[in-house]
Amino acid sequence: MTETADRVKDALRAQRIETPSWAYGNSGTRFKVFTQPGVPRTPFEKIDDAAQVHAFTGVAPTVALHIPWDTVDDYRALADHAAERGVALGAINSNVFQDDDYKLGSVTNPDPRIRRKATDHLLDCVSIMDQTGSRDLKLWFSDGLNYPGQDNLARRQDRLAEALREVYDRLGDDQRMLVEYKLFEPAFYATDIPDWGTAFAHCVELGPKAQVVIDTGHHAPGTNIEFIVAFLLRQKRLGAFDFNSRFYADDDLMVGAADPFQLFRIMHEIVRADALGPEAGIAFMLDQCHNIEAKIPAIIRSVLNVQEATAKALLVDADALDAAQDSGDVLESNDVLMDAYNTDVRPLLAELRTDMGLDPDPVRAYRRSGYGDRISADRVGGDQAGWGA
Ligand code: RM4
Ligand code: MN
Repeated sequence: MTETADRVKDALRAQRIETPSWAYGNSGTRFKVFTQPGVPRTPFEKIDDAAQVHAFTGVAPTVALHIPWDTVDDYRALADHAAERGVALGAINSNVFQDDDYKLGSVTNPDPRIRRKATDHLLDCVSIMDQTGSRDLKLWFSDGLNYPGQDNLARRQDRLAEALREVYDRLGDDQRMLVEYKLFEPAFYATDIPDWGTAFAHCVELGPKAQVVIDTGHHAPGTNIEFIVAFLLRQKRLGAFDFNSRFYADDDLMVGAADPFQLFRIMHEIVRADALGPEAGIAFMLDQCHNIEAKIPAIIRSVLNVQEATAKALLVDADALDAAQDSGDVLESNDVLMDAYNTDVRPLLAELRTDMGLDPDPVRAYRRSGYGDRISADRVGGDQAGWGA
């Protein structure tokens, strides 16, 4: 048992989870954005909050930026600020979904002027990556159609491919493009990248620096996401996760809140493929919004939920599972998996945190730290960050 515990702890110590800058800002639904006291006014303050998450968890050392929400004059100054706080800048997320010009699409728009504008934004994001030292450009397109006949489905794929090619060719040797898909929303009839197959096909066409990102909230109910994970891993095309959880649509709730078993099954495929460590090149990111709950502790909780699912996945007895599967023993195979899932890993995680010089209960430790009260008192005036929908 001690040997297993040591192996699990070593893997967990090396795990990296990236938090999203936008999760620290105000967010809401299309009905209402509720503001909260202490919310960051600038990307610098978002970094300060992200640094708290890392300080209390020890496994969240990078923060993803979203452009233009996180536009600053000097990206190197932002990177320096992050370094001073003990974190670094992570993926750059593009935004071609909040400009009036994009009403009928961005890179798939029938108007070549608008396509040019959208592609130029993506190229600008690569220039920002050059300054921040970011490896990943994450692309999500809201492009799609609300009505049959509204535009030519096939031609939109051509336009998409053309824009992706231009951006791909601009990437540096160590930079990657992460292509995200989403079943629906904001378009309801057809989405230009609706599923992993479409994202995968575009990535294959582009080359090895193009990888698929799985946002766990972007599937139909009941979709077997771990199958997609296994398939893309086998094809060497899984670049990243956007973790969050959903009950109905793209709910963006805390990962592991709605379906911790699904999260475990996903992490099981990752562990099985030996793809947990940074050398495997999979970015484990959160993509969440905290509309009604306090943001920093919610993000800490989310990081812990990923860690907990990972710990359970690491506890699966691989030899026993192989033996049971190879002999066609259905019940025993399922039993081996469930045995790991049903293990209470909280004592092991508490021990790990103590070993790492952290408080064993990061959410409560954060609450006790008084940081939340301090930012509420200090961050008065100015415009709170938010996604401005
Ligand atoms: C999208 C998608 C993207 C994220 C935006 C805010 O639904 O998940 O990853 O950047 O939301
Ligand atoms: Mn996402």
